[in-house]
Formats: sequence, structure tokens, C-alpha cells
Amino acid sequence: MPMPHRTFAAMAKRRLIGKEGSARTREIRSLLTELPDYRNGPYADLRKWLMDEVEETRVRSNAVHRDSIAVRREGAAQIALVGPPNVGKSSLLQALSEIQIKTGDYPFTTLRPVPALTRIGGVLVQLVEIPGLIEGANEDRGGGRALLGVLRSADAIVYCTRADANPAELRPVVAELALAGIDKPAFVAATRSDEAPGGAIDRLRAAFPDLDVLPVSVIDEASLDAFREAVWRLTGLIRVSLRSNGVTEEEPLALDPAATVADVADSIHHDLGESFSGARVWGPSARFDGQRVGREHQVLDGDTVEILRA
Ligand SMILES: Nc1nc2c(ncn2[C@@H]2O[C@H](COP(=O)(O)OP(=O)(O)OP(=O)(O)O)[C@@H](O)[C@H]2O)c(=O)[nH]1
Ligand SMILES: [Mg+2]
Repeated sequence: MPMPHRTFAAMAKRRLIGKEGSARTREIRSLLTELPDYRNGPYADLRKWLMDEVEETRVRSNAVHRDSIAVRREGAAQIALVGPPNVGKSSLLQALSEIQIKTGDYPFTTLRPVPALTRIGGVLVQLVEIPGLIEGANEDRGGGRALLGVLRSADAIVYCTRADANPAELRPVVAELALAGIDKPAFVAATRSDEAPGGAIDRLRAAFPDLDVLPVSVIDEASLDAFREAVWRLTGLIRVSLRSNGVTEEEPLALDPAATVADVADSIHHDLGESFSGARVWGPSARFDGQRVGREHQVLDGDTVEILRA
């Protein structure tokens, strides 16, 4: 005598509670094998219901997969912009890059991390807006764990807060990162600085003595340039331009600060890195324009290098 169908339905629902993905599919399969094999009537309906559940579970777990918030790295470095809602993070990304992002005069316009590429001194750097990181993120409030995961994989952090805001607004964000053990090069961008009264920046500086505070406004080009340079300093990389036959390439290399002329040659072509005879250098590391140097000469940010083939 099989179990009454209502009892079976109740038991099936109970066994599926809290199960998703492959665990749910496994449970459904085993329920299907326990189900009496009637072609019609209430048991057939239950069978149909379970089959539909298999399909819905599959669709849902794909959706969960798509909702994963990891950001694919592009460019020489990845810099995360994080701060309270509505401070102008999206506007900043928009002002610095080609992409169109939703901005709005209300909080939480941005719901997922949004990447944008910007060119700094010719080198592409990826900026990522991290939305809605709130107090309790480490306990997963507001989906905070996933957001902290994105921050952990970034190379550096820009804390964004309105220039005229109470410093207390940014504090929970800084505290959540510290709590998560995320310690990276960082500065504070005091956003919407065109709206800020005198003294506002000093107040932020006093509140965050360990961090540089940089005023920025999307309607002030000079402040955007200063912002780009500050971001570049966070990357810790140096830019070296290549010259060949008297022509300098438009896009510089982004290199480790300890890089030598040999590393420059190696990044052009591995064979060249082994065989070249030396280089000429213009810029900060050269004593004079076009100075002839050897393989071990250390290059500096802003140098132009011409590799001399053997
Ligand atoms: N005056 C002025 N307003 C700005 C500036 N930057 C952004 N805003 C305004 O601030 C509001 C919020 O801008 P968003 O860029 O959407 O801010 P957000 O930090 O990305 O906000 P959420 O994604 O919602 O958390 C918008 O109304 C912008 O027009 C600025 O430099 N000056
Ligand atoms: Mg936004």
C-alpha cells in the first residue's frame, strides 16, 4: 500500500526545504524513485511537479552563477572605488572613461560592481565601482562578503565620500575593510568638491590622518587629472615609453618599479631580452637626453627607452 499522495507531497516539500543546486536535484531524483509509478491521477501529477522542479532548479542555479559578482581583470591594475551610496562614484567612472553608467540622485543606483577602463598617462587602468558596502558587511549584510571578495582581489582602494559629508559616513566602510584584513594602498577621494564649503577638506583630513585626502569634482578637469595621477601612484607601477627609429610608441609599458633596461627589452620580446647590447634613455633616469646605458640600468616612471640591438 503506497503512502497517501498528500502525505507524499508534504514529505517531498519538507525534504526540499533549504536545498538548492545539485543537492536539490539529487533529492528530487530520489523522491522520483520512491514515487509509485501510476500514469494518471495524483501520483502522476506529483511526478510532473517533481520533473518541473528539476528544470527550475537548473535554471535557478544558472542564474546564481550569472549573478556572481567577480570582475574580470583588464588593464595594468585594478582599483576599487568604495564608499557610502550616492557620493558620485558612478559619475567619477563616467567622467574618467568611455562607458555609460547609470547615475542618479538617489542611493544604491549601482547594484553590482561596475568596471571601467581609464587611460592614465597612456596606460589602461581598470576602475571598479563597489556598490553598497555597509556596516556588517563582514557578517554578509547587504551581500557584503561577496563585495569584500572583490575588494580583496583589487590592487588598491579609493575611498569615496562627499567632500561636505560628515566623516562618520565613511568610517564604517574603512572599518569593514580593516575587519576583513584588507590592507592595500589607498586614499580618500572627497567627491562633489564643487559643492563643498571651505574647511570641509580639512575636516576630512583631520578625521583620516593616515590617508591622503584628494578633493575631486566631475566638473573640474584639473581635479580629475589629479585624481588620475593619484590612482597611478596607488598602482605602484612605472610607465616607460618605447622608442624605435626615432618614433615613440603611444602606449607606454607598465612595469614594476624595480625594472631595469633588461626587463624593458624582455617585455618587448623574450629573445631581445637576452641578446640586446644596451639602450638609450631619455627622462628622469637619464643624466642627459639619449644617455647610453647598460642592461642593468634601472628605469624610472616617465622614461623613454630605445633598445639597441646587438
Ligand atoms: N555637483 C556635483 N554633483 C555630482 C558630482 N558627482 C556626482 N554628482 C551627483 O551626485 C549624484 C549621485 O551620483 P552617482 O554617480 O550616481 O553616485 P554613486 O556613488 O555612484 O551612487 P550609488 O551607485 O547610487 O551608490 C548624482 O545626482 C550626480 O549628478 C560632482 O562632482 N559634483
Ligand atoms: Mg553608482
